[in-house]
Amino acid sequence: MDDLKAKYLGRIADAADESALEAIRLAAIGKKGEVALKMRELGKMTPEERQIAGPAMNALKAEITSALAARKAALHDAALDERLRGEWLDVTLPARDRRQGTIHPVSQVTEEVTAIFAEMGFSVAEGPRIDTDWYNFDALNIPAHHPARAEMDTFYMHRDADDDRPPNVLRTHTSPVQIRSMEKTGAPTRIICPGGVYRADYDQTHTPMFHQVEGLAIDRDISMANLKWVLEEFFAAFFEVDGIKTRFRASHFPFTEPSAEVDIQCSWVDGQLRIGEGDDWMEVLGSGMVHPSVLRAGGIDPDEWQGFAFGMGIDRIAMLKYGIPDLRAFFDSDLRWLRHYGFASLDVPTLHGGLSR
Ligand code: 2NM
Repeated sequence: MDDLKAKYLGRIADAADESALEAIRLAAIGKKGEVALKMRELGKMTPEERQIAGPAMNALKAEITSALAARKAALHDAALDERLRGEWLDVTLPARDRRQGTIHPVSQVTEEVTAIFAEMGFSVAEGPRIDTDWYNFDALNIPAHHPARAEMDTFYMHRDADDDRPPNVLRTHTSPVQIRSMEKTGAPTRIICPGGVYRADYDQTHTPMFHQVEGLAIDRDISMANLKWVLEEFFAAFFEVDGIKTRFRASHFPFTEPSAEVDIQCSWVDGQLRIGEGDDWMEVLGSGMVHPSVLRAGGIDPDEWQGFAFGMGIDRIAMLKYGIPDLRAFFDSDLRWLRHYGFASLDVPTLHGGLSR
């Protein structure tokens, strides 16, 4: 029995895998195994011999059984360790760049603009793209039959023939968001409203959906001087050129009085546009002091508060900054265009980390 014990415990210790262990189990304690055969010899023994040999054989069988179980568990642990060593993954490695999608220039520029105005205390307001004609027009000092309504190429939503309410519209600018924001938070306020807007127009420089960002600052003594500083600060940061010059030209919008169109300094060298240098001008923005009727529509007392507002095209300033020639390609979802003009998804624009890399 000591020989049997030494033989099988040795083999169990040397077994390389579970199938080897199973073969050993059958050879030792299976029905026709060596221990089973030995147990048959008990029948030929005297009762005295059997009293000694019986328990000893049971003990041997139990010892082999537990040695098998222990070795099986050890093999299992070793296999798991091996797998963990082979399949490890360093989750602290930086993600792989640009393997999947890219950030669309409109999203990138929206984030850049947001980061710049956030630094100047503006927060982002958002609102519905389908709005009432009151928010889109009346509240902005554009009453029914005002020529500005016709000029806007508005998309109107359906109304049933027996419904005499004026039809809702796809917003033609993000100004309705600013009215809603004035109603909600009152004065003082500083917000920008980026987002998609709609006008029925399609050619090389117009798409029926495009993106705007409008800004609004209301306080007790806001003036055009504040507007000018904020815009120059914005253009310097956005186009990444210090001391960029602006030119304000008198203009007209129903929602501001006075109103100004704003140009930025630029030059053309060999047909190439350069922003922030030279003696030419590029129109980029409309602005002015918010009309008293508009403040009143937003629930703000124009005798106590005043503010400036401005609006510009996100797609257009994206084209200027990143040298993208055709506006229509923005919305074609052409993967080659998106890979070429898209931005790495993990480079979030911030003023301290760099707007664009
Ligand atoms: C522009 C030009 C001038 C403007 C006005 C307002 C509001 F709602 F506060 F009255 N938001 N944006 C505005 C003023 C927009 O876009 C060319």
